[in-house]
Amino acid sequence: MSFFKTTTVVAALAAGLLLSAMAQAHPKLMSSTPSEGSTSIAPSKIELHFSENLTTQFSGAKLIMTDMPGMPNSPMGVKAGVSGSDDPKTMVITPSAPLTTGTYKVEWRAVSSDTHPVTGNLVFKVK
Ligand SMILES: [Cu+2]
Repeated sequence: MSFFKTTTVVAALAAGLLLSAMAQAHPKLMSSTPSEGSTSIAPSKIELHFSENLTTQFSGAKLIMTDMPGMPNSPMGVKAGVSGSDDPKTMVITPSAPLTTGTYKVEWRAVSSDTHPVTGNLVFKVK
């Protein structure tokens, strides 16, 4: 076996090991309050519960109002603070003002120990 081929096999093995380690460390959204697709009274905060401890300085979220009464499909950013929690797997989004009737989307970005960002959405309605 030439040097080049040996190196290629070793590199491929290392990449495979790295990929499997990363797949385990990637945070998945396990549950949330409010839950996906739900309709509720305005929550004072939104909690996202992940499968991994979050690295808070790289994790974050944006809150968007996607529909309001009489104005469907008019996405508008909503002021909110994002923080960690006593539970290191939980991200907390606190709107600056009470949420009014409409549909909301949280665009989250979660980073755990391997520093690889995972993104996703949560959609819920406020009545
Ligand atoms: Cu990763």
